[in-house]
Amino acid sequence: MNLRLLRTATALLFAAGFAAAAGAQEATLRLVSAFAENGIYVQRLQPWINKFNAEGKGVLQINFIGGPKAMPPFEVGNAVKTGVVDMAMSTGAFYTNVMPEADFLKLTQIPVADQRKNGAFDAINKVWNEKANMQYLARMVEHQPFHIYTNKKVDKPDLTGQKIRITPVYRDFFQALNANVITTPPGEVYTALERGVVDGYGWPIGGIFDLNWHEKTKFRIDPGFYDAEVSLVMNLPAYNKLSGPQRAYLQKQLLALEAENTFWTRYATEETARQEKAGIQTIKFDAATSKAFSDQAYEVGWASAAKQSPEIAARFKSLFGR
Ligand code: 173
Ligand code: 173
Repeated sequence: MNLRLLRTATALLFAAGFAAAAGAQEATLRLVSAFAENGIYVQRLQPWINKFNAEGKGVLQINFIGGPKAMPPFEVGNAVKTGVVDMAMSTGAFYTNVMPEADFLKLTQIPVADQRKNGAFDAINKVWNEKANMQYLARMVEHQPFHIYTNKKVDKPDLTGQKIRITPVYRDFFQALNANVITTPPGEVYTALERGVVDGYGWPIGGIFDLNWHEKTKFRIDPGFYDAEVSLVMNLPAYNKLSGPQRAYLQKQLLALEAENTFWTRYATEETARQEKAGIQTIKFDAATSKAFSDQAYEVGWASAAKQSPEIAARFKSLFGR
């Protein structure tokens, strides 16, 4: 072995190690997920993180800490706000305890690519920066309407006498449909169904098989409403601390992630078929009733937003629509 070569290699190794240790070049961001590790959202996130780390050596790395076993879903928002973690994959409904506006993102009716073009994305970030100490990085789930899943058949959009599991996403709409509502994180839905604590639940079109809810689900009500939002958010001071190259690298990977969102349209179709195969029956209304149902969802959603935060609701409404 050539001694000079060996010395050079050792020196290079040391230099790389030193830079990383001193944080001069490479930084590592700690990321938690508010959604289960075996669910579709983490399944989509994990390969992105792997690619991020493979291509980001010496610049930026992500350390995936885990899902709800590592941190309760409804605490994730505050953990990002306070810098306990640097980054999270979550949904606004899970951090209304940070700010009520978080849940408004379910009301977007244009793709995130268009939100970046029409100013919606910047308007969101202004609010996220000021009110939540967060940078809104990327929306990684869209084209996923929410549905009512229930074990009690209905022939009209009326949930009278039904106990339905919710998050803030569904509260006002389901109450307008006369449901009794119970808030739980996703991890408690299966047991709640099994014990008859609830008759049904709200959830997007995709993902009910991930936690075996199909075993306890008889009906899905159509049409869906709103658009499920799952996004990456980051502690604002941690974001501001990134160097120019680190921020550029992060941005490149975030846009690559969003470019994969066409997946969700396909997934919605597949999951609809899979539900039918699993014996879940679809409850459909006539065209006029369906339209009234959809309209009511948005009317109730925006009315609730306006009540909680009138100026921001008005600003978002002008940017979120088709
Ligand atoms: O027009 C659409 O159906 C569409 O592209 C879309 C995208 C995101 C959310 C809702 C609808
Ligand atoms: O838990 C939920 O039903 C919920 O609010 C949600 C939000 C986005 C994606 C999936 C579920």
